[in-house]
Amino acid sequence: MRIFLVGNPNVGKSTLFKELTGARIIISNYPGTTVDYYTSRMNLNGNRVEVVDVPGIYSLNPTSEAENVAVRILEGCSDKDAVINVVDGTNLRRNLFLTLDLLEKGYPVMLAVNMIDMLEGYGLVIDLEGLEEIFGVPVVGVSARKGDGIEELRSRIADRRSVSLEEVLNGCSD
Ligand SMILES: Nc1nc2c(ncn2[C@@H]2O[C@H](COP(=O)(O)OP(=O)(O)OP(=O)(O)O)[C@@H](O)[C@H]2O)c(=O)[nH]1
Ligand SMILES: [Mg+2]
Repeated sequence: MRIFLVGNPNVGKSTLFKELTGARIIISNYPGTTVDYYTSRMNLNGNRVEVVDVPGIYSLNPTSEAENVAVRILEGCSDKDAVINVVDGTNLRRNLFLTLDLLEKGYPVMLAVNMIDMLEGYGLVIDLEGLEEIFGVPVVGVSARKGDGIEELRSRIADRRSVSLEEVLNGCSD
């Protein structure tokens, strides 16, 4: 299993990446390009899983080299992986264009609604359960900067792992 952090530019992907993975970050150059991206590992229920900080994108129709790399990285993802779509909770409407794109392509998406601390500062609350119902995927509110919601995010990632294992087993018995 690998975990891909995907989202618009400047939504807090790298901050969340550091929260999830800690220290040992590897910077890789995507072959044939000038684009660098980060990978590291996190501990999920005793298993070391790879986490990829994917370059920021607005849609799956790339308009720059970095976006092109992001799309190519995602193309390597399978059902066993988790695509954590990091969205800026203070800019939800704009961010959800990419979410729809990812869902339409059938990626194993989870939503991490970031910047919850800023929303709290504005006295705003996002209906996370409502979003779960609309999109049919797990939705977790986080503040990557403050470290809030990270444990819940980890456990939801671990849950979706067991769900997909179950799916595999069900598939075998058919
Ligand atoms: N208030 C607040 N600021 C945050 C939070 N997460 C990230 N930031 C800030 O948002 C800015 C962008 O964060 P990054 O982690 O660099 O965002 P990114 O998505 O990796 O950006 P790109 O790599 O450029 O696409 C930084 O100034 C962060 O400190 C959060 O939960 N709350
Ligand atoms: Mg970044």
